[in-house]
Amino acid sequence: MAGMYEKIVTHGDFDGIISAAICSYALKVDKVMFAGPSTITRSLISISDRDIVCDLPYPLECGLWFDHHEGNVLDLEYRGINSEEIPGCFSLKDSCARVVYHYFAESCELPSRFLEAVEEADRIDSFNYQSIEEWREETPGKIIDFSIKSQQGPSREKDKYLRQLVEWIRDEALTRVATFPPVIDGFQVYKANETKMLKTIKECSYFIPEDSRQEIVVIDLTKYRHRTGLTKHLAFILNTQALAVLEVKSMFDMGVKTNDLSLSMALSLNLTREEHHKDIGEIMRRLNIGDGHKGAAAGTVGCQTKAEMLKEKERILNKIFRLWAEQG
Ligand SMILES: [Mn+2]
Repeated sequence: MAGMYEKIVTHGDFDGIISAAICSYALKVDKVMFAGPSTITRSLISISDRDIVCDLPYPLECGLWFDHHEGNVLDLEYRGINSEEIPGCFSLKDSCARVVYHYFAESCELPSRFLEAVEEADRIDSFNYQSIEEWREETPGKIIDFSIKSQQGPSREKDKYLRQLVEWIRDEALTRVATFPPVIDGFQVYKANETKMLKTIKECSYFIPEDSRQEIVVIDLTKYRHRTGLTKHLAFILNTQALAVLEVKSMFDMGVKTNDLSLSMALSLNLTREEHHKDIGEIMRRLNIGDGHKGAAAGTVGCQTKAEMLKEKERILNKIFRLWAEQG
């Protein structure tokens, strides 16, 4: 098989890195490039039938395609392409790394360290944690994932780091890679950023007056004049009783703040093990502002003026709480 393929084009996240490491090992391909979904859909990089594409939409053509995103296979249907006829493998697994692992495990002997990496990719990529404690646990995969997230991207530096990670993970166990100085450095940058995020959440969160049991923590970022990136689940560390988090922020147009609102909501991981009737996607659909799953959903509300935005915000928050309470 050596020499058949030229390069691997993969998503620049943890799942994409693990996928590329396994492909690189199995196919002896060293050249790796990183891309986001839009890089592929807009055909911004040239991909030929000698390339392998992981964890990304299917390009115009490629040698092998591995993916697990339902939306990408639906797009193929619209294009009149049958995913089963494409060389490689598509499967609705928790991670693309899992898809890649199964594909190559059939034809070659893979070291057991890859299975450990795939298990971490499953949890990280599908946010499949049973509790807040499990989510917070600093496993080797999480340490590496944080080091990736600490990189401001896209940049040459970031690509260089990601390429290095693919090589390390191809050749060594995740537990070892997680101790390498550049990984630890990135992880520490991420942790410092997390401390800042916790401070922001503390300053901007509240409960609406009707929510006397403090079930939905609202993180209201509308006062900020600049975009603020947050991990909203951190709110559960400060509000352990809360069952859901609702982030409300202003939308930006070419870096300029608008009066439009963006809402995103998620259930607490502590609900994962309990039986409940909460469905956040249903709330967004009922309000006709967006869509999503039971556990996480998002929506947008357009407003003309600041006064209207403030009024709409209060109205929507109250409605969300009422629908939430009705779900029992
Ligand atoms: Mn993925």
